Amino acid sequence: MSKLSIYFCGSIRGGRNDAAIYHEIITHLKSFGKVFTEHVGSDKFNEEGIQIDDAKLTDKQIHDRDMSWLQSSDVVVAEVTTPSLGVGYELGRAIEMKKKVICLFRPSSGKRLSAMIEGAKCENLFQVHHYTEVKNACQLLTGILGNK
Ligand code: 6IA
Repeated sequence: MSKLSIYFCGSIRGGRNDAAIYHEIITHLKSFGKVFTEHVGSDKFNEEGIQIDDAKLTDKQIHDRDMSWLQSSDVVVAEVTTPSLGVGYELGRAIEMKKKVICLFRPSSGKRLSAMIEGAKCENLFQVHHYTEVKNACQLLTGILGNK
């Protein structure tokens, strides 16, 4: 199995309620290769998406660095339960770049996933999976990424 470059998307300024879930998914993804956006699961962001102790970057620097990571990634994994403008933007750009995208959504949150994400499903290249327990989401990722 070759080592993958993985870009993980999860809400920051959209709300940090699911940060612990992002952390669990990212920890699992690290067994398949390098995760560029490990900070998304970090507890170093406060509710407003302000980095607490890392070097401060301007929004332009964050955007440009993230886009170059996205460009160099083999696969994009997004936890899309907490709606986030940034994640929606990253997914649109990933589609444009013809990246393989795996979206994970928890219906038990009581939310309804945007039709622009659910409706973007396209066989292998843009997948949307509903899950209940994080361990099931991780098993699903193993099934998809384990033999890439
Ligand atoms: O709109 P959101 O903030 O919820 O967008 C979240 C998505 O955009 C994540 O998937 C990240 O990849 C990306 N993103 C948004 N903000 C940042 C960030 N710093 N650092 C890295 N990636 C980001 C924000 C903190 C800043 C105030 C210093």
